[in-house]
Amino acid sequence: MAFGRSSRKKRPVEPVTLKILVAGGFGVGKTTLVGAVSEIRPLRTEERLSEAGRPVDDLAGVETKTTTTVAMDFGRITLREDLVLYLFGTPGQDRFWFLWDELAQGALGAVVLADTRRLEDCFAAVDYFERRKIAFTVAVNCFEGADTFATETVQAALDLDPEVPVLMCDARDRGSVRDVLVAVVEHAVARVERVPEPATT
Ligand SMILES: Nc1nc2c(ncn2[C@@H]2O[C@H](COP(=O)(O)OP(=O)(O)OP(=O)(O)O)[C@@H](O)[C@H]2O)c(=O)[nH]1
Ligand SMILES: [Mg+2]
Repeated sequence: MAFGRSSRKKRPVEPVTLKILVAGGFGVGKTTLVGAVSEIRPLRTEERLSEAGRPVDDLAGVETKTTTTVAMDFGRITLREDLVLYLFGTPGQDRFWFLWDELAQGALGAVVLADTRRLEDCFAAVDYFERRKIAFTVAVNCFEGADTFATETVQAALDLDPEVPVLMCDARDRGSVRDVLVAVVEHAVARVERVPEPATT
């Protein structure tokens, strides 16, 4: 039977796929966030934190951490039948900065995950995206025992443009992370619509 007007069969939807980066300081919960929402088994590149790394790996606030991401995390989430996100989690430590430019290629937007106990650890990620004009959203991962702050306080402390969304989240919780990703996409798409790409000739 032809798929004409009279066909009741729903045409399969070819989803739009978007690339989103998950960045932020060391041990802030990036790998946890990707793992919480990914519908495929996330690809991880964890290596054990070693005695040798102790002088350079600042474990303050994450003393129980035993592994660290050395290349990237990768996961996928279907936000809607026609919208799939590919998530790329960055390594958190300064010595892996050289990987960021590769990971950032073609990204629509980014989440900068922050921990209010070590807010300064995400300055570098914020700077990176501001400089490259990649739309980002700040998500504060609310660890137990950490002080809670109003989003305005975080916005001021990070000296963010007023348009940058700041959300509270729990990186372990699927629903919470999903809300963050929806905010990232909405913010990034709104920005693309406001600032059209220069015409290529
Ligand atoms: N209590 C609490 N612990 C969390 C939360 N998110 C992550 N953790 C823990 O914090 C530690 C660090 O989490 P990771 O997801 O490895 O952090 P990361 O940002 O990927 O770390 P790097 O890749 O090394 O920069 C792990 O032991 C997690 O179990 C959270 O929301 N609450
Ligand atoms: Mg990690």
